[in-house]
Amino acid sequence: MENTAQDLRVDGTRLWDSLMEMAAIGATPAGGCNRQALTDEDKQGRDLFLRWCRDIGCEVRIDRMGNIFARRAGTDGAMPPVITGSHLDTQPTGGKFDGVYGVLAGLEVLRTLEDKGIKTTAPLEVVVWTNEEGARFSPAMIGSGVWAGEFSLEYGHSRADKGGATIGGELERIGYLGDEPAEPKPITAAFEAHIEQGPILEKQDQLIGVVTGVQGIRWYDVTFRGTPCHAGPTPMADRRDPVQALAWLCERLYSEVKAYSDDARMTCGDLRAEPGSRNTVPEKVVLALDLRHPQPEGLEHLHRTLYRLAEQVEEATGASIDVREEWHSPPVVFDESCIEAVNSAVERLGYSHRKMVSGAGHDSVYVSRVAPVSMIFVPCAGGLSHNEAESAEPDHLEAGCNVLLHAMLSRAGV
Ligand code: HGY
Ligand code: MN
Ligand code: MN
Ligand code: MN
Repeated sequence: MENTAQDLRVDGTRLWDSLMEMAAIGATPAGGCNRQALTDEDKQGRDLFLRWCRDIGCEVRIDRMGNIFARRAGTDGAMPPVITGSHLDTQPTGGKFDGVYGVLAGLEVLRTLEDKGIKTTAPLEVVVWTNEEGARFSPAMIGSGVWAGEFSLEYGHSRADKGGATIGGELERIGYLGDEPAEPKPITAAFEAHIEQGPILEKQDQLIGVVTGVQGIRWYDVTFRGTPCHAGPTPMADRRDPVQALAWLCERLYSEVKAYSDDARMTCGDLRAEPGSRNTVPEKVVLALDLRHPQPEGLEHLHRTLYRLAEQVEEATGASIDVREEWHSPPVVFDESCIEAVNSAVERLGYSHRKMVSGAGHDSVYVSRVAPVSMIFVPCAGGLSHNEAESAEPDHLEAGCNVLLHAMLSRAGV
């Protein structure tokens, strides 16, 4: 029998069961999840989450970007809420835990308090942020980005997927275009639980990552243009081949990124050739490029390297190049008092832990613009994520949720 709030623990089995029920929505044959932002599958996931929140008496608000705020009243309704949450949307070949864990860990905290009849002083809110992944609509984290004032609502609604569907139109279509303004309210503190999506915790046999910040991200659309011509009769020397230009740039950029620092990251996640016919040299090739580094000067170095190499492409290959920056999310350092709230919760619970910077972007990046924030990481198998084989241990997920519970209580008061 618990006699103090300190003795509270979440129900790991209930958390796991909810994760598996949510994972069934958009489940892929290979065991992952395809619940891309604002698709019918995302709607089903949102509907299920809302049902669970209403089952425990939460008041639910939805804003103009489709961000969902599920609120559990506190004894002092005037006190700004302590919030948690993450995202329900997934990559096309995503896993069962990226984002979803943070949303359902937040729900488990509310469920646990409800079970025990414990009222916090400050209200608590679990948030579902729209389009965190940036897979269907670019850029990533746009729901929290509009809410925090990084992007205008018009920009947010205008973002279109490859088929031309817009965020605004899709929010309307699935019934999640809320009427609450997508703008921040005062917040006491914010915490987000997430799988690490990298190998560090598992390799170092640590159970919890106390996240001190998030590395910087820059996205670019790089367009290479050449002359479409016949694959057969055209001699190689007579071609302006955009694929050759792309290969020229990527070979040099990959080696410079690797040589610069072990922390530097370069990803070419999406490539498109037009007209896209095997026996025609393309007119153009578009590369979706993602560069990352934990320090501002490091990210700036990668940015300059890209542009320096781009200037040499035409001379070297005959094809032209255009680099357009799509998104810039500078490195973020989280709030000391929230980091300390997580760290002391972990130490009280006796879990192994280490401080670390997040390699992945999260909605907490934009929440940190308007509120004190920290994050809680748990290991995932092989550090694998954005992969259908993504997996995590039930007891690790439970431990991370216990840390979330106690970090939130430490700021909400009981
Ligand atoms: O790109 C990211 O780091 C995140 O998955 N949106
Ligand atoms: Mn995520
Ligand atoms: Mn992700
Ligand atoms: Mn410690």
